[in-house]
Amino acid sequence: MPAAPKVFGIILAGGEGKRLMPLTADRAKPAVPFGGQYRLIDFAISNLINSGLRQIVVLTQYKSHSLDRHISQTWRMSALLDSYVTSVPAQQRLGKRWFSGSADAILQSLNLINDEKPDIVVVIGADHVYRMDFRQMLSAHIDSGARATVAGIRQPISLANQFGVIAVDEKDPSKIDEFLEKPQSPQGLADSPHEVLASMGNYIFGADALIEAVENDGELPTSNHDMGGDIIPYFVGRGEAGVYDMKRNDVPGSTDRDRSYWRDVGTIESFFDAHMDLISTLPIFNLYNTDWPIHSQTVNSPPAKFVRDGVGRMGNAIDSIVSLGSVLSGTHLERSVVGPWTLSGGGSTITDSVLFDHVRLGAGARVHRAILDKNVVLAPGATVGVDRELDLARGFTVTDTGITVVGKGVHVD
Ligand code: ADQ
Repeated sequence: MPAAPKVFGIILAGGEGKRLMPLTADRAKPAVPFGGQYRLIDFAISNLINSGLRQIVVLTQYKSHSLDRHISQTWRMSALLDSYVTSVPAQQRLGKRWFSGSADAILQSLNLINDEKPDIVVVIGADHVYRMDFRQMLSAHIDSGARATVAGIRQPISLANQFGVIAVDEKDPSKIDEFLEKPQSPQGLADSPHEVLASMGNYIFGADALIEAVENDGELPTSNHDMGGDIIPYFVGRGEAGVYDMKRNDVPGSTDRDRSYWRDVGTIESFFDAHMDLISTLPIFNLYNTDWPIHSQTVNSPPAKFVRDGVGRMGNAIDSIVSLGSVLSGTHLERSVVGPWTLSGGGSTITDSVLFDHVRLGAGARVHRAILDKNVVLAPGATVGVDRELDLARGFTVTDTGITVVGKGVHVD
């Protein structure tokens, strides 16, 4: 390995995100808005950029238009410095077919690696909220001599069936002894039986090792062509897989509260909870860490504004985030995240909710424990999240825990 290895980044962004419906009805999961002004993919890209990577491709497939637009508008880099973040749609280089899995996405995109000739490839998912310094994982990967390294983080054993579960080698804790993709009844950790070491879906490979593995996988008729289900077990089976424990990752500027914060926002509940993690006085996930900024599109809009309504009623806002361009008039806002260009009329109430951009609330409207997608309009006096039966009757998604989701552009009377 050269003293300063060349590192190439691949972000897997082709997943459908079915469990986030209706928020993914019209956009890829990595393009789902988050935290007012971000898109989910901004966390993955910011982590790689802050870690010094300068050549990053985003492999897209499903409903990728808004994702492509966001990446091209937000993540313009310098051609002069040969730096880029670029989205690459499925190109059908190996026949007329879409990606059949995340490993196939890489197999079909090997031309990108062959063009750059990196020493190391970092492959990560696109839909988690977290901070991670990949420089530290890179050092661990190089020091261990592993051909593939998987990032692991402790998670409750009840969630193990959503993750790859890592068993660390007892003799050499830098190695993976066993890797089970989404097991139904895994063993807990020896020192913490209610937890497992979950794969974060973030991997580092020697470039040759990755090429060899995906090419080999492409020949296997029974493979699902999945990074977690097929490629990582390939390296584990050969005794070539290392593990990097996220608890060693010390991101500059992290607080004790948000060090090792990592949320898979794959469901409406986890998406909602991750928003609630942002808004308290001492946030569980701190967006205001200037040592490790989460970058996003700069919204060209006026500041947020809070005014009395036409008859002089005052509003208030507490434990909330309000994005640029929004005007809240005589509105009570509490424990909520409001996206750009949202308008609310006098006497309206927004509590425990997440509003995307360009939402309009008529006077006296009420929103509680709800997620309103872009361009949702509430007529004066309309409610969402107040009457579960009414919400269901109107065709809205209501989760078991009572979060109502209203899809893009819906008018609520
Ligand atoms: P999942 O998230 O269930 O588990 P997957 O659906 O393959 O795995 O998604 C991983 C990433 O790949 C996502 O960012 C997704 O957008 C992307 N992706 C999926 N299919 C793709 C395709 N055809 N083309 C391009 N990109 C695609 C994975 C691992 C687990 C790990 C969890 C952590 O398999 O081992 O524990 O991530 O959340």
